[in-house]
Amino acid sequence: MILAQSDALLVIDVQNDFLPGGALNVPGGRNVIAPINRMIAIFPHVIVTQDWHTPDHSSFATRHPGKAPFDTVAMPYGPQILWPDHCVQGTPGADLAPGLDARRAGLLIRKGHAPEVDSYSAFLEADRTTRTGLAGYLRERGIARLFLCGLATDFCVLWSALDARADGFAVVLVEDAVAGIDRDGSVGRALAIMEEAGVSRIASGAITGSPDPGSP
Ligand code: VGL
Ligand code: ZN
Repeated sequence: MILAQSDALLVIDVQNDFLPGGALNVPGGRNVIAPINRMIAIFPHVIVTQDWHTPDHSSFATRHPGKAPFDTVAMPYGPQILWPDHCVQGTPGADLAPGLDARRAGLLIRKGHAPEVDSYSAFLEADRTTRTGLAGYLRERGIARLFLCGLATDFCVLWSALDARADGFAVVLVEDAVAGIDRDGSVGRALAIMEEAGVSRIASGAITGSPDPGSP
């Protein structure tokens, strides 16, 4: 497909802690890196996000005595799933995956850096009020359509896709360049919610022109 100047690639949270050996391994996470690198090479705009928590972040189960990872607690802004400590600012787990070629990225957005508020979304923190500035950047750069890839389909990719739609951007999910945590069918639910919100889907090969593995 032909990309326009108004198209951007949004690469969500391809960080060591979400890969095998990391604190919050996303199954199949490593498989997203090759197609993402192929896309980074050809998009007119590339934006990368990084989950970037304080060491005592309120989304960590260790902050809540008696709670375990994947339990849910009530926060002032609503229910919060608790996670293993992950993507702590300045630690190797928070680094972008070494295999990710992010050199062409024009913007790196860090999110989840307020100790008491999580942010799955690249646009809006979990208080649903504090903006990251990404929508303003996209508008100033004349970007109208976002191709989403990265980790995790059912959390940060999902919330970023929904907020992008709510902000009026066209959103396309690159289906072979995402992977999910998938607790209790959460990936299937996330795909249905995104479809309902008008998120379309594409295979990375249809963008990069890589040969279809099924063709002779
Ligand atoms: C994510 C859970 C906690 C994600 C980040 O990148 O999807 N998930 N923090
Ligand atoms: Zn996080």
